[in-house]
Amino acid sequence: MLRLERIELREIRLPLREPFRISSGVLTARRITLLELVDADGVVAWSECVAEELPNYSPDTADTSLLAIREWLAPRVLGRAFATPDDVWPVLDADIRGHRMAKAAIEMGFWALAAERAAVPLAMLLGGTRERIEVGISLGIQQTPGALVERAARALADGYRKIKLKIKPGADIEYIGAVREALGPGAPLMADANNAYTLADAGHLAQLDAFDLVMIEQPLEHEDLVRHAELQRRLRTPICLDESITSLHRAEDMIALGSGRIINVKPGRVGGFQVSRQIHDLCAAHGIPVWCGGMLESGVGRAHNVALASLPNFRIPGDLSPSARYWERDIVMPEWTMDATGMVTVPGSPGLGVAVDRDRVEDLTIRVETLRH
Ligand code: OSB
Ligand code: MG
Repeated sequence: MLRLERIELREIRLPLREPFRISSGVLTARRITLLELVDADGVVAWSECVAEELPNYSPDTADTSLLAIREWLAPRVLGRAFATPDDVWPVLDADIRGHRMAKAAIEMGFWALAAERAAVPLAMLLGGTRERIEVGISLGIQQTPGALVERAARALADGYRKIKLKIKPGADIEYIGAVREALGPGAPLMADANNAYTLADAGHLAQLDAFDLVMIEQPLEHEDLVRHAELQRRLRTPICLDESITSLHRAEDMIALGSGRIINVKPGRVGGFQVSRQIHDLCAAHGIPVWCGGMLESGVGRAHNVALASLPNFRIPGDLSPSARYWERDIVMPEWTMDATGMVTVPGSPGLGVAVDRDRVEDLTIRVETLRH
């Protein structure tokens, strides 16, 4: 039985080693809401809310998620007995629209708690089958094609199995072309536009077909499926959807309409592990590969993502870069690492498989509040 006694909500500020620029904005530090869930027996589990400061990726923000957790979501689950973590999502989702990143933070915390209580790795509880996962890197928009080439070459040398290049109008064809030219035909390259184009750009985007990209992620508007289907008919490069897939039904619609051939699953974006697993299973049944995206998570969120990415239909390298790619020092011990062949190891120890560095978290904390039932 899972029954929460309290949730410690804590906001930390974690500076990025270098700014991360995508078509819709730039990030220099992460404001991260950490949840410490404590049950009636004193068992503790951690989760992370991946909402950003501004609503330029998702409508959810750090502040709106905090509000949703405090006012509407935590009161529904505190003190309530759940037989399994699968029972949590329906309680969080009933008659509360949106706020998926807030719901996900709580729901994923319950999964972590269930893993702690059963003393099994989170990956095993979720149905993971892999011991190691291929890692990709996501490179932000740079000032010049040369600067991007330099970073992409370093990533390839480091062993990354997939290199994602952020693009926007004015920093696309020339940039991707320069990287392809420098890294050669075998390098696993993809582009991510974060909604920067419209269907009127179809001819322009078709120029990318020449570079044999593994995929192009979310070229069009963040809620669109119909125009992506039209664009996919005009591109040879597979479209992968990120922002547009916010639920199981949206994944079903993508498949029905042909809006893309691959899905980037971020558990925070879809409301947590239950929906992520449903999307995973749906895609597996349709021969659609999925991969685990990232939101510049701390080591806590990374533990959740690595566990999810160990499921069998996560067949493409995930945005699961090691701690040192983002932070001077992470908030977990050990930090997340990648070996020279570009693999991250799925922890075999119970729960998240990493310990939260409480002193480090304390140093980074901006505010804390305790929610009780
Ligand atoms: O579109 O995948 C994206 C980060 C913030 C917001 C959106 C995206 C990203 C990334 C980061 O690409 C990937 C990572 O965590 O390494
Ligand atoms: Mg993306």
